[in-house]
Amino acid sequence: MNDFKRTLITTALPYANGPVHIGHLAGVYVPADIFARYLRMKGEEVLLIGGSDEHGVPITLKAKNEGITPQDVVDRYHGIIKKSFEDFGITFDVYSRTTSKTHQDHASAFFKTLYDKGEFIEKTSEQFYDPKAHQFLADRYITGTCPHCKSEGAYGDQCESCGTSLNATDLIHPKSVISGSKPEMRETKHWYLPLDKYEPFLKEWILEGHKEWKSNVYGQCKSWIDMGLQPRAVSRDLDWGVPVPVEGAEGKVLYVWFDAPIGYISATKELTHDWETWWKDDSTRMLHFIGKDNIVFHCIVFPTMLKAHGAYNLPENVPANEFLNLEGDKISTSRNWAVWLHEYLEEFPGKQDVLRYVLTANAPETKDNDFTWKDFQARNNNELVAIYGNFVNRTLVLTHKYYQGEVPALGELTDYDQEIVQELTATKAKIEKALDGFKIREALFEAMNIARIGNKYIADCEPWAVMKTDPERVKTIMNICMQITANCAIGLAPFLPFTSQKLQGFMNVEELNWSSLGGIDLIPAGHSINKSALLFEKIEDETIEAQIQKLLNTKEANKAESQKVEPAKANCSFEDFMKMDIRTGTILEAEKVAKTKKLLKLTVDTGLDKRTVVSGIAEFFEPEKIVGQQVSILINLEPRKIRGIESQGMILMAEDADGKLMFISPTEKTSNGSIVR
Ligand code: B3M
Ligand code: ZN
Repeated sequence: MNDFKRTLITTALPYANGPVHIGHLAGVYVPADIFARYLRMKGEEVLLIGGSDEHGVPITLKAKNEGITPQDVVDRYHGIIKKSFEDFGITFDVYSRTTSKTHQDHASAFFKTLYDKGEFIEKTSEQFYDPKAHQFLADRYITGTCPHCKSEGAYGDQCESCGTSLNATDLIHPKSVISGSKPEMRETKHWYLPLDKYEPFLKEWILEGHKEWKSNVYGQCKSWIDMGLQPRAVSRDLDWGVPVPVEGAEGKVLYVWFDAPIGYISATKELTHDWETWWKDDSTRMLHFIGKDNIVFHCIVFPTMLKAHGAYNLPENVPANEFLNLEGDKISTSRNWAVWLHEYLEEFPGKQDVLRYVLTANAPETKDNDFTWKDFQARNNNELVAIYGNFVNRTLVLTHKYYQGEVPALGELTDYDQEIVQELTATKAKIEKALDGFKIREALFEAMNIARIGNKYIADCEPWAVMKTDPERVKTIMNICMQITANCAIGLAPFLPFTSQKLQGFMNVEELNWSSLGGIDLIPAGHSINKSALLFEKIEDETIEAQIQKLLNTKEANKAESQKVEPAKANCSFEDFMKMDIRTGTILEAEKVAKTKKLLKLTVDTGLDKRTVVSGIAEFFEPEKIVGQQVSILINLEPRKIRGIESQGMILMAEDADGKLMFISPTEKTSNGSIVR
């Protein structure tokens, strides 16, 4: 066990191509902030590092779409993101950006060091090139028809219609996004980080050395390593990023995932001259707070870079979280399916802690979790208001009422009082154990137990009743309630910092430190408290309904968008149309084609003959239910073999925007063989 002297906490650098939402807060920034605040309150040396990730292809594409420069894009969102984090009390010691000069220099130097040490493999490969725009095309800069679902507009790395990940070379009719021209293959040189060479090191360091990592993190690392690691290209043909600092690399920049984690180092460098202590001294413990999609980069790629460089520490832990969904659906920027932080604050001004609370109580620590507005309301009303707010309010109000706001003296403790004190002390230990193990959700639950203890104590002791018979005893009760209130302010401060601030104001105390947590000597007798107000307020049904309605509107808008009617095809001649022989017919028999999901084998009476047609409608119709159905059938389509069956013609179907199929049949029953034209 290493005795670390200080902790460097990094948080994933969000891409500066959109604002931040609740998923960001829940997955990374709130837990990291809680952890940093906790360590600071304990008097430990800690830095919380953050910044915007301002490189990468999506940013250049967004700029192109809006007709502005990538710099314009990142300037806009860096500002918005930084402000959201400040508003929610994320206590970064530095929040930098990867377009800063320090970063450009540092990332460049880092690459150069690896290059000079001969750590990279240089490799020439063929990549798509736009001959009109004179540039190589990143995968996202190529669109075409998806080879799987045949939808148009699939990207070179993924089809967003069917979700399949693709290689740009898989696309049918690939097209450059920049000029619309057909890309051609050209040779280009890139530098590769040989992850395979570091496989033995990674095995030893992670699989043997860090068995204590969260199981979701360890498991992902293990499966990557077990699959076998390949060299990874760390340069790209792009004009936005940190230029590759070697000869013959004109027009090439560092891959965004190479420069971004170096951003943690650059940001520390901008913050303090002492940055090397934080990065190179092995008495510093480094922690990366990230989301699960970033695990491979923080556990495998970046550590390999650091190891190859040689001068830096490796992370001690990477407490990555899973994803937060919203009302049952994946959060999505492009579908506007999110609760944006800046919008939340406009609609719930001053309620940062409510969101921090809900996101932590429901944090996706071990599995994906769901944010719902009903749960938000319930946790506010039943937990923050009913437990924490209620206890604190009773204590403060009674102290004013009985003692004009002056904390009464503690008398002799009863056995029950002693029990309560022991519970408080035990709770402190539980909070610490949970936090030290990155179980932030559990830690919050334990911290809320302080308020639960308080509520139970005041309800059991009934000071309002005892006042009539034994006013001396009430002094002790109320003193203890005040101490428990102060314990709430401390124990919940990392989680609900705004509330603790407010509560300290009510209690008229400046500073409360972590070491006094669990005791009952926090507030001296005779201390005067201030006038107080409610800590939390109930959130009404209408407020929640309005939020739910807002999301329903988004759903509607998305649906309308996706149901846009397909554009018309090019004209065809009358002669071409007349070539088609379409007739009415009746389905006589129908059966599933074995081992297929979509195909039915139909026997159709066309009026001329009875023939076999194989039709891709099995997902929509049960064979037995369509016998007797009148249809329209194209009878002079060239016969084709489908799954070994000769199909003689095609049944005409209407397909709506959701892909649902319907028969095209006459409005009244008519004789088979009637001509359709
Ligand atoms: N910008 C990806 C993300 O926001 C990336 C993280 C970089 S951390 C060095 O998910
Ligand atoms: Zn597809």
